[in-house]
Amino acid sequence: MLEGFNTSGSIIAEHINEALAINLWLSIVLFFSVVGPMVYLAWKYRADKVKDEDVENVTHNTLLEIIWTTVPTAMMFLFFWYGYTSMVTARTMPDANDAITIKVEGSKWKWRYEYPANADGVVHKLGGAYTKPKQDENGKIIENGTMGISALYVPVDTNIILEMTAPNDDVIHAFFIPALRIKEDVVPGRVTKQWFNVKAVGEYDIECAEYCGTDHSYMYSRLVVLPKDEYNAWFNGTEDTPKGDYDKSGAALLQQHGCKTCHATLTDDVFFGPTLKTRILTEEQVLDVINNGQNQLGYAMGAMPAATATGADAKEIAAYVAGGMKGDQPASFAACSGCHGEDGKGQYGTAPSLVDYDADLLRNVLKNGKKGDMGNMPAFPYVTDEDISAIAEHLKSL
Ligand code: HEC
Ligand code: HEC
Ligand SMILES: [Cu+2]
Repeated sequence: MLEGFNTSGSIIAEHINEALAINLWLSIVLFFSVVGPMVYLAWKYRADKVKDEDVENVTHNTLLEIIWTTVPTAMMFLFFWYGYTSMVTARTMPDANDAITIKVEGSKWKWRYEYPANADGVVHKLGGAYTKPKQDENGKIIENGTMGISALYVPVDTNIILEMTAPNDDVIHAFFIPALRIKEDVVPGRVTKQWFNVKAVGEYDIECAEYCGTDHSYMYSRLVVLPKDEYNAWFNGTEDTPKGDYDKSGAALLQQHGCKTCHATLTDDVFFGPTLKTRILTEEQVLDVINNGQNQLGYAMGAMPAATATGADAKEIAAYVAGGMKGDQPASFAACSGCHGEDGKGQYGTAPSLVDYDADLLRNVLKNGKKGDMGNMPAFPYVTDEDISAIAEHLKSL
């Protein structure tokens, strides 16, 4: 998994995504404008439809020739323009006074980072090798690999310049952060540079993108983007790594998996999906489920039958549930409490909670996806139970 690949949290990433989209669509247009007429004309003038004496010798057609020269040329210049401007953004280092310069060393098979000295003269040096996953004799993974607490820690919304090199007796590596769309060779005896500026707190994978020997595929590291005050507190201190277990932070996981592109987490806004700040089922959602039933989340209880309540009862219940189940409970809610519980919390995970995002609901929604009145949420089958618990914990704290 390229963690956080879809979050595209940096300025350069936006440029690269745009250049890629332009290239893709123009290539499709160019492809069909050549291959389409070619196939059509080959079919139209196939051998058994044309007699030799009908064949005319056309010497030229000025208008047509001008069009098929200028239009593709203009399109090619668009390729060039988007490629060029993206390259200029990626290759123009920001002013060093307005940036943090971090030294990066890539060697077989680890990344190391060295920060500038802080006010007390302390130089933070971090990084190191990725601990490979443990396998049993059948090759089944029994313990996941990990970077531990080691990472490249940077503040959010800040220009970061990487000055990269490799030891003289080493080989060429490439420092690649897929989510930020930046990649640059790391060459023995030479210093290469790249820069980035991430707009969102979170964690992103770092990989080596130049085949460099046996453990090339395990030459991982992590980028951890911190709020500025947390970064400064660490940078000005003497601790090796910032405090906090960023590896498991629910906020970072939401960022990493791209949940925030569809869900608000700090406000009650409804984007593509409902807010994750508080659980708000709308009246329409509840009515939709009451009327049609639901069978997609994989709860032990199985399907919820359709029409457990009807008419005015259904409306009354929907308003009550959508209001967060506050105030007097309508008698009609008895139709629901048998499975969802008096308090709507779902009876030990046998039916979904209607009032909060507990770990059971999260797990079932992430494993199975969810199609409902509001839209379609894709499944995230690779999110581990540990991560789901961390997300649930985080949502509870909001
Ligand atoms: C027979 C048990 C049962 C009864 C009775 C029942 N439900 Fe459910 N309900 C379930 C189950 C099980 C699910 C999860 C279905 C799935 O896997 O998609 C569910 C899902 C839901 C959901 C969707 C939750 C979500 O986040 O996807 C809502 C809303 C809901 N029920 C509301 C109600 C209301 C309101 C009533 C009373 C009118 C009611 N239910 C009666 C068992 C029940
Ligand atoms: C492509 C957009 C999209 C992404 C990405 C996405 N969701 Fe959703 N999510 C939705 C939509 C739309 C719904 C509402 C489905 C419905 O109509 O009930 C939803 C529903 C949910 C629900 C259930 C809400 C309820 O009341 O039943 C949870 C929990 C949830 N999402 C969590 C997450 C988490 C955690 C992530 C990241 C791992 C995530 N979502 C990523 C679109 C998305
Ligand atoms: Cu390498």
